[in-house]
Amino acid sequence: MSDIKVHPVNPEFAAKAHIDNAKYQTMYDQSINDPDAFWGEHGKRLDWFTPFTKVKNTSFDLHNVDIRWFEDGTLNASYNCLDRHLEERGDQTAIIWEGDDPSESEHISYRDLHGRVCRLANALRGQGVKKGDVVTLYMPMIPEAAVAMLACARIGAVHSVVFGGFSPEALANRIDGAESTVVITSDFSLRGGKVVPLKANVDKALTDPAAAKLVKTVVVVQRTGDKLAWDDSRDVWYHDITAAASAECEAEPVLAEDPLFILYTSGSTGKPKGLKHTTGGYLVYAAMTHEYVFDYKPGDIYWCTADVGWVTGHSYIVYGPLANGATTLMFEGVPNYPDSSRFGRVIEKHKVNQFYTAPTAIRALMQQGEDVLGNADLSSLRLLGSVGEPINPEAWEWYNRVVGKDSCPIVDTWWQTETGGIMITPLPGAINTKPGSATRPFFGVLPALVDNEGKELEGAADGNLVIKDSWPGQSRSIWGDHERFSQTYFSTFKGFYTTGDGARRDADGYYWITGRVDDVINVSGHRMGTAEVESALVAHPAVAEAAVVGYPHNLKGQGIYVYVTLQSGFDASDELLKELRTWVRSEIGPIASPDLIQFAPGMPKTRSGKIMRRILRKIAEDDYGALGDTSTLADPTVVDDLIENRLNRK
Ligand code: 6R9
Repeated sequence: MSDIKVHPVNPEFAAKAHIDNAKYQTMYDQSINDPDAFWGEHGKRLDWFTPFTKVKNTSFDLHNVDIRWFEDGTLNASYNCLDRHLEERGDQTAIIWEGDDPSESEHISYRDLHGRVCRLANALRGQGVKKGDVVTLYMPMIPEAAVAMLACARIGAVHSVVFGGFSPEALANRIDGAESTVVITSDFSLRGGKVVPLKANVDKALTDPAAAKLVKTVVVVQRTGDKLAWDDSRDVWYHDITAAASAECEAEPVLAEDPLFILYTSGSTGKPKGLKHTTGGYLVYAAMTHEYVFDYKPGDIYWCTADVGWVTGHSYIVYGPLANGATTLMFEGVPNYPDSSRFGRVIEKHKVNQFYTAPTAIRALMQQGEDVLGNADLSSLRLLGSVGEPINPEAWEWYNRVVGKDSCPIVDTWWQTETGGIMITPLPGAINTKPGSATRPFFGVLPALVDNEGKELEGAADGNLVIKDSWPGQSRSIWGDHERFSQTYFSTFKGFYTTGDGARRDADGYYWITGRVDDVINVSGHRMGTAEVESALVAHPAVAEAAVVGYPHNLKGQGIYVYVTLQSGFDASDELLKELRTWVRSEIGPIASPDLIQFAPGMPKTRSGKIMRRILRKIAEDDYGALGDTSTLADPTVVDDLIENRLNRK
């Protein structure tokens, strides 16, 4: 590792940055030594209707996991993202929307956004939505997605955004899980020139009896205007209900610990978890990290390429930037449409200052060569960010050289749906970077490494990444299942929050995330439980047993490698392969589509019947020489067959 090149902080950047190295050290120490004083001060960055008098009240004790921040304060997230900016920057652009088609874009001012949010908030009330109700959003990347999130927040309703790439089945499960009575969607979505029938997917989801029983109203935004099926008893047009609604709507005060949103994410079991995020701590944390990590200054144009269906879209397209009165760019399309210079064209067109994307996108660009951005003028860029998966040093250096022209700091930001905001990251004016390392903790974050027995490791070490104490952005629970929350995150290593990631800490105290240590894989930055894909597969009549593992993939980071054992009476064929692939896509969504499917006459199992995934992983990695201890295998010949027919050969 000694050949890793250190990229020192640019002194000119540091001189103008919010946080330089000295400030980082002082603030970090204060945040750890006296969290009440630190967060008591920084909590004031929001406007509170009733100021909080209590700051931190948290317990990681397995039998009493209880996380509260600013608990006696009241506020409203939509008020903080809109109303409080009107006087000073009502006419400033809040959202720049760039359509899938490069000829379509729109600037929406804070005043305009406020009006749209108030109208929809009133319209939702008109549809019977009350404080505490859950509204499911299944939307493309259009301004109405942000409007809908803020409209829910405005009336104290809870939003649950489901990524528009999920299948009707996945959507139905999430509607059931959240007991949601209203769905907001659009007729179609447009991505890379392709039309996706979102409303028809909702219709399909509502053929699920449980979901059908719950949902009373489907609000439909008209995106393309193409023909679609309509149910008068349930469907309403967004433009009809908002046109009839008043543009004045008082923001409802909620307690800091009232829920702001639910967001489903994958874990190591088959059932996705609806993580609950609350209002006060989340918003303080999202806003503060957005300002300091991206060194956001008034007037900057900031672009995060994530989808609002993921946590990155929640915290760093909508809540963080808007709470800071920033201009946030929202992009409907994909990086390679109309061609692969699109990111460059958008940066040039809107003079983007901060650009935040995922390693998988960077690697896809990198593959096209140095002139991939079509000589677009990128001189507006001041900072680059990366999120979603480990970034390999080659991609980091390419990003730095080709996009950043060797003059933009890169922030490699490690965090999770559960953490609400960025946890480990360089602050661009403070921390020297090393390609591939997320470097140092943000304020208030106390990371540690433990061995498998839970013993804390000191100094340079390799282990399980845990967080030792609470921070304001942390998820408070799993919707409707607090016990599962406690068990998932607080039972493995007592007293600590378990991240599920492995990491290495070097002699400088820098963290290097090595990837998941549980049965979660990360495909193009999309997080997926292997158990989810397995349960989709075994639901197919031909499949007796399925095991899913990740394997290294040049573009996606990890690819999905599937082993299936067929029911007797079914034969392995190319047709069946195709059918299984289509099956998984329709059960979960295109992001879960298997890359490689190997028919396995049997699975390697222990004598007690447990599938030995370690072995399957090694074979998928084409590293079968290093299978390790196989003495517990019930039938060692199974492994020989798997190796002989392995699909990933280097
Ligand atoms: C924000 C987000 C979380 C998982 C996380 C880790 C991986 C995210 C990373 C990273 C290395 C980074 N991850 N950022 N790994 N370096 N900078 O992606 O949330 O979808 O919940 O995924 O993604 O494995 O545990 P989420």
